[in-house]
Amino acid sequence: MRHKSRKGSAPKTNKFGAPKKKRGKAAKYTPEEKKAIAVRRQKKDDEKKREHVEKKRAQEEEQQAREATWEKEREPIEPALYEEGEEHPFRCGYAALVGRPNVGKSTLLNALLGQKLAATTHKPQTTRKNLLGVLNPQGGQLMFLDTPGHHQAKGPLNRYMVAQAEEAMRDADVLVWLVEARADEAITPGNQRILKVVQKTHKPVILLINKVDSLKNKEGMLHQIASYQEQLGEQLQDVVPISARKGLGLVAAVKTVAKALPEGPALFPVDEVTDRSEREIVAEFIREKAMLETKDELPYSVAVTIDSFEDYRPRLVRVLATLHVERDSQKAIMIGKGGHRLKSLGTRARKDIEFLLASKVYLELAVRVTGGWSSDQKRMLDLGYGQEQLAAVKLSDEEMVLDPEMLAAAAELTEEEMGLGDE
Ligand SMILES: Nc1nc2c(ncn2[C@@H]2O[C@H](COP(=O)(O)OP(=O)(O)OP(=O)(O)O)[C@@H](O)[C@H]2O)c(=O)[nH]1
Ligand SMILES: [Mg+2]
Repeated sequence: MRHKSRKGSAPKTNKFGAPKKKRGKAAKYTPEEKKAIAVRRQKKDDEKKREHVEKKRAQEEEQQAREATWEKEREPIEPALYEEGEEHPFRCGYAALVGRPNVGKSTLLNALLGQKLAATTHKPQTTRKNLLGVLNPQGGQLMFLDTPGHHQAKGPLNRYMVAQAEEAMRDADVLVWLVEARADEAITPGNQRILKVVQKTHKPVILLINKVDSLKNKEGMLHQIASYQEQLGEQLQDVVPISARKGLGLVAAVKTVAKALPEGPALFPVDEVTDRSEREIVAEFIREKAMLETKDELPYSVAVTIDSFEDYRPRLVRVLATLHVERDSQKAIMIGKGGHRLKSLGTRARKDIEFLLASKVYLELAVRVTGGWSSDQKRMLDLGYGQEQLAAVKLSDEEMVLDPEMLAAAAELTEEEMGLGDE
């Protein structure tokens, strides 16, 4: 039944049959309406929460699956570079693994080495410093440099990361450019920026099209390849489709990169897999787990220092490390309710470290607020991000491929940090 208005026409009712009220400032919902709105809101919230939990579980499962695969011995990808009887000059040189963040550079380095050295996560900007990994196939030595993803850098830490990548490009003999497999001809804006830097180096380029396992239309990839061929011309030596995660195409990739390297004797002893210390790798493993256990801005606000490393191998290695965050609120999140998060990331990191060091490991973690470290060059230096930048500015301008903004940032740092000021 409808109410009759004074004018005789029936007033409009809402869907619950109650007369509609004017929604002025003082407008009120009827109890039924309020209840319905609350129910709808609750449903939406529940759905969002469910989606978030499912996404997190899927990411964690992915990560755990990857971790599990590193908990067993693997062989490095070291195919003989020459057929029997073939002329075989020994080849040796640096190959910089470059590309956008999250394209799979560190996953590839680990897969090539047959062991986990580099931190990898599903989050972009995981790698912050260049990391060397050495392969010794018969007939050559390949020195791969994993680099931070190339991006539009804003703060000092990001500028440092991009400077690292560009420095590796400048020093390398060959650029191994990773792009994600796509089924169209578009070179993304991020890759257009990389293209400019790559072209400036005039170095030979091997294009690795990664993640082919997740591309349905593999033929579409030919359009993508054609675009890079057109842009790079002679500079592009070869293209190899790969899946770093599944280990597809890696033998072909190693052989192709080796062919582009100069002739020369080995620079590293064959049993040296990297130039980084175990302490540094351990710190990276801890940072990786901290990134995986946290969200929003926190993954990017964490730095790790190793305070002590007592080596009683094979019985025990005792590691004390500090996780540096930028604010008090982040410290609380990092520790988690009742220390739950810190404990969980510690357990996950310890497993990787035990496998790396082939020893039982006692790992003790502390969390400290090192206020605003990622935008303070002095603090960045203390936390291990800066040495290379200091070295870089000793080079002449002509030797630099860095853009002027980066040069300015690096120059600023030397003046302050090296005590070359007025006094
Ligand atoms: N499907 C698929 N995923 C991959 C492949 N290679 C890497 N990934 C995933 O891509 C994500 C990023 O991998 P990373 O190796 O950390 O990428 P990155 O290029 O080093 O990233 P930054 O260090 O941030 O520059 C991870 O979730 C990897 O598991 C691949 O061949 N196929
Ligand atoms: Mg990386």
